[in-house]
Amino acid sequence: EEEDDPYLMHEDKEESMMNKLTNKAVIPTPLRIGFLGLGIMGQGMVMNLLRSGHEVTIWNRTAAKTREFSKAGAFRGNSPADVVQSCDITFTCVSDSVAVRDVVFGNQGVLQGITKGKCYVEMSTVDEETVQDVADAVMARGGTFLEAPVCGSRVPALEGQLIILTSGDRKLYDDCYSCFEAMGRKSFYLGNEVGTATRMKLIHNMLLGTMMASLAEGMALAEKVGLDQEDFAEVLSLGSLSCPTINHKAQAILNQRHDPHFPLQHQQKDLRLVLSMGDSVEQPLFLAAAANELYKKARRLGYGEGDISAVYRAACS
Ligand code: NA7
Repeated sequence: EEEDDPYLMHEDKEESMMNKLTNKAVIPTPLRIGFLGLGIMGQGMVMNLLRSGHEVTIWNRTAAKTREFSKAGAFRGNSPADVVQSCDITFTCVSDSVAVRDVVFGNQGVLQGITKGKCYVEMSTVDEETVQDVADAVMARGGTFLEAPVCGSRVPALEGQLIILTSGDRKLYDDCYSCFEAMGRKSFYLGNEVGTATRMKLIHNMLLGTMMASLAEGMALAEKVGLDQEDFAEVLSLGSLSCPTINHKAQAILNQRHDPHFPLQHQQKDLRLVLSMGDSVEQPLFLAAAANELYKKARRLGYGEGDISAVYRAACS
């Protein structure tokens, strides 16, 4: 049973990681691809780029994580600047705006490698202001910019099933096409205005965060009023609320397995960012604001690096 459920996969099963990778027929671009950030998302994305025949040069702050990727055929860069210099298009997928600013504006950062014609694609989910600052800086040096945050967590990243939301330079989007085919189920070009893709991504994750919080409270309440949580999970899975998030996360709660597929601290970051976006247009977001408090509590309890499903621990504490 457990083996079949991708959301319950053990982190250390490297073979199962390889089994999840896509076998899609993609005609790879001959352009040289760089990738910065080998976190939960970056790992699957890079493996799928390599698998589909792209030439990929990687860098990660913690260098040890690059080892298995160089075994799989990736080249290694010494710094973000080094990767950008040796590649045509460089993608970044790191945790948050602090990480993005370090990678882009830091010593030996992306900017130091940007010259006329270099292309940079930001795939991290950060606030619009950071995306705009990065876009401005890249373009001021003659580079081209695309933002491309993704919907989906560890398993969709491994399976090449991400939903890729993009906005920025149209030609760069076209040049990235084979990469997006390798990494995603579908990519959207939402327009040339920087920030558009980020806005859609944040609203998507607002729904994810509130749904997950609601499931956590429901499971906690079920237990408190003497119901069998397993029965409740089955009822959910057979009705109209059945969806991968509800079904897999209910199982994670039942099995008390919170190894990270989507780290809880990133979900809380996204709620924080969407609340600020709502604020900027005077849109009330009652549910997101309440959910955010539950995630803050879960972080406080030490579950920040666990899966989003660990918000249950805050709901039942
Ligand atoms: P993870 O698994 O938490 O990985 C985070 C990555 O970001 C990882 O490669 C980190 O490097 C890197 N990171 C974090 N801080 C820094 C700084 N300051 N400088 C350079 N690199 C850094 O995140 P996910 O892969 O799940 O998510 C990535 C994004 O996609 C995020 O925006 C989500 O919301 C969506 P490390 O290995 O720790 O050295």
